[in-house]
Amino acid sequence: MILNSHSAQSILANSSYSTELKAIAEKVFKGERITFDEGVTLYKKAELGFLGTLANFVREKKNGNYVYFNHNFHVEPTNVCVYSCAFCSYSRLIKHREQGWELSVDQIMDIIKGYDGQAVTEVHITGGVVPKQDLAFYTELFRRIKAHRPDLHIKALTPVEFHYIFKKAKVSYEEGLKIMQDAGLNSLPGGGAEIFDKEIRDKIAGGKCTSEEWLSIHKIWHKMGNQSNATMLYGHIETFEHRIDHMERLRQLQDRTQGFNAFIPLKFRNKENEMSNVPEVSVVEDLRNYALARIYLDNFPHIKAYWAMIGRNTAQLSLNFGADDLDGTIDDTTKIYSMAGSEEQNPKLSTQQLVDMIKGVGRTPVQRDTLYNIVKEYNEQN
Ligand code: V47
Ligand code: SF4
Repeated sequence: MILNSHSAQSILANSSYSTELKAIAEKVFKGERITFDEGVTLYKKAELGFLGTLANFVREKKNGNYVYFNHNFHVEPTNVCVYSCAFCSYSRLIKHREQGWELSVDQIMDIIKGYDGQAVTEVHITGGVVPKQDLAFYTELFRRIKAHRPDLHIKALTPVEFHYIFKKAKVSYEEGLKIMQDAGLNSLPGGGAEIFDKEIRDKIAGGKCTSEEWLSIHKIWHKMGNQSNATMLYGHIETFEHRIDHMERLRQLQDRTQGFNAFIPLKFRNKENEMSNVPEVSVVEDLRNYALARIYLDNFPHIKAYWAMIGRNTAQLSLNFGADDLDGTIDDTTKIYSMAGSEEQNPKLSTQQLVDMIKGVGRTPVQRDTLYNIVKEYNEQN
């Protein structure tokens, strides 16, 4: 679906929209940044069709008709964790570690070698936090991956893991990140951000790295010339103001560093965790949230709809509400979402299925590498 300035004009001419909403729309169509209060107003007062038109306008200006995906796989070194985030369905406390898994470097290398000969470009490594998976563990792992397969991009670990590992090793963030980079780390995934508001963060993810620490680690990583992603866990006990506050802090950091590639809204899933009493938000709210992210984060190149978490149907719909990336052709190595109640119990999509999903909404599929270099553009024939 290609929207053009005609759709923009139809919003401005539509008498059923308030002058307040039309004034915000006009700013978006002129390429002007919207304010915190305007973001909150959109969350509170704008309906899905209105937000979709604005988000499409922005996404098509930034990414044309392209929808990106990559060929990647996930490794979760452990699901045992020293923390106990209330929303987490997947971790097991150290005292119940026999119920979980803790892989050795050799075991992880066996997983990596299992992809030999397959056209994957990225391994995404993240999981729980345990004392023995420390700086020495990860530097050995990264070195061995690079020795085995130098061109495999290592996207690994979040500030939650870094903060714990570096504190234990008594190194600064700068020193620790340099050691990880020298060992082979290429980029950082967006996890662990949850929601930056302190009161909500303390309630759902108390004890792990603070918002300031999360942002500081990404800032240092960017200043070293590297790239990363950012996430937001939404649809639990946060308010619309908290969501805009989260995106505002990311927008400010991005103004300074330009190091973020993609923003990934992560829908709170409520199965088998301490927050199972909190209902999940609707698909309409998911789509409104993708659209708001696209409109608010005017300096983020990409908005990713992580299909393994949101389900392939909503992911496909999101392509008309601001999202331009579906992540990858991952297989059942990721457990975070299947254990939290995602529609995708064994997340696996072939390249052809992803391509068909994207073509099904009239967009152009593009296989990318982690840093959004184009590997292959698909047309009507392929
Ligand atoms: O930080 C955990 C989330 C994240 C639940 O950078 C949950 O390309 C919803 O960050 N409901 C890890 N979310 C995954 C992640 C990610 C995923 C895909 C791509 C990228 C990328 C990053 O998963 C955690 C947490 O926010 N999470 N439990 C749950 N019950
Ligand atoms: Fe541990 Fe991450 Fe789960 Fe929190 S979300 S309990 S840090 S694995």
